[in-house]
Amino acid sequence: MSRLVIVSNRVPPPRERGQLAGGLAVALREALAGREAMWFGWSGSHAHAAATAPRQTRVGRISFATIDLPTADYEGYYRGFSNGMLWPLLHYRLGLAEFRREDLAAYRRVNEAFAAALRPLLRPDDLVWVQDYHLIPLGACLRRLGFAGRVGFFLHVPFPPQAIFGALPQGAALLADFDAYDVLGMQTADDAENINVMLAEAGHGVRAACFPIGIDPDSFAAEARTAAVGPEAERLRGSLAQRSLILGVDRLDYSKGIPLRFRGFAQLLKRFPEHRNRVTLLQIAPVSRGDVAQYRALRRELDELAGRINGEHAEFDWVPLRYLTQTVARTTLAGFQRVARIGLVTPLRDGMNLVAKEFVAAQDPADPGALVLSRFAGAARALEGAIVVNPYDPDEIAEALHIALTMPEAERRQRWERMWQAVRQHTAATWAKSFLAQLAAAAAELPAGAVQR
Ligand code: GDG
Repeated sequence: MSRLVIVSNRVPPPRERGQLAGGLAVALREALAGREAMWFGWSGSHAHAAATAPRQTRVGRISFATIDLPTADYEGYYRGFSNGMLWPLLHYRLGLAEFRREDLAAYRRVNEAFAAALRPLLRPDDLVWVQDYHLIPLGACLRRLGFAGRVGFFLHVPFPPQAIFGALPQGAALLADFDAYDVLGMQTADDAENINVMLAEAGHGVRAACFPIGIDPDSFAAEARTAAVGPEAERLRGSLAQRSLILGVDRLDYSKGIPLRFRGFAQLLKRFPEHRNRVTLLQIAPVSRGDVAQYRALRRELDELAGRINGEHAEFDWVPLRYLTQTVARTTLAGFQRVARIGLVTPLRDGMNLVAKEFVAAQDPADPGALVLSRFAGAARALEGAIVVNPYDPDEIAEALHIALTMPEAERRQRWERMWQAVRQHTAATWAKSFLAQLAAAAAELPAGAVQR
């Protein structure tokens, strides 16, 4: 079997390498198991000199290779172009995007530095799998350095239509970079359609296909079952005092629609007063990218909004909205998902949204909660049993919450059953397996005797 080479902005930190904990690591766990693999990316440290040689460590059959990056390049590449420009652009938020030519130059320099450090480590029959928007030019950089083996790319976030992508300065060059990949993966058919129209118009040969990412449903369900009778879940239940729990879990990111979600909850309390003092919204929103200006502004907005909603609606024995910006342990979260009567997932745009799938997996099949889900999350395509909302309309969110809170048990069970089937159909394992099968087949398509690129 060919060696698998994963390339992502960050590699799992040393303490997580033994059991592969973080998001992408969990998704790749099965693909990595039982084969030789290398994971390449940024170390998390800054270098003073320009390029550094990769540092390599091995855990079982996986070797981890990391490079340091000069501070200035990292700023322009990560904070600047990746998260200040591409992230908002790809989430349809042009108004939040900030373009600077120096950032784009740093983005390209870092991709070239990644390629230069990775190239000598590659073998001709490796399967190289590049992850996400930080590394779009990496495939083309590797080709320029003479690598002719198989390279695939997966975009974890949405891909917008031409009318939005067209606003990116030098966007044509970035689009051309996709042409270096043998397999190009998107989360949904809409994303694939958006990029394919542009690739065709620009005369590029590559076409994107859709590979919806998922979770490991059985292990998440098992974790939730255990954690739901653990001490944290017990404390949570005790603190609710029979009230229904509405749960939101998101990185503190403007793509997740948290302010409008809070307004939706406030509308519920205003328009459906029968729920006053009978529901609690717990929003867990660990701070993310706190060094980027738009994220700091969002945090201020939420601090103020949460304070205002509680000031207006709280009673002396009830605080309607609990809002946490710390990270909560994964197992604890799983238990909380099972305690919740409603999962509230209202991103304004989301590639997939794994929280929605985790909520479904965490439910008690005999008495499951209901999922209120934004139609603009990739997950909405598959989770037909959800109560689907337009997250831009707080009144619609309020109505959906009311429907969910009053939904008869039989309907909850029937909707949950459909969602559970979908969550089990597209898992982390099927995602990686189908992508890698296509990537492995890419070479086989070359005519016999053909010289690889
Ligand atoms: C990107 C795309 C796509 C959240 N808070 C805590 C915590 N989490 C975990 C969740 C979930 C993960 O983080 C978040 O995944 P999402 O998919 O919801 O969102 P992004 O982080 O934006 O991920 C997204 C994904 O990539 C995969 O392709 O679905 O569309 O934007 O697993 O449970 N985990 C812990 N503590 C927290 O406080 N332990």
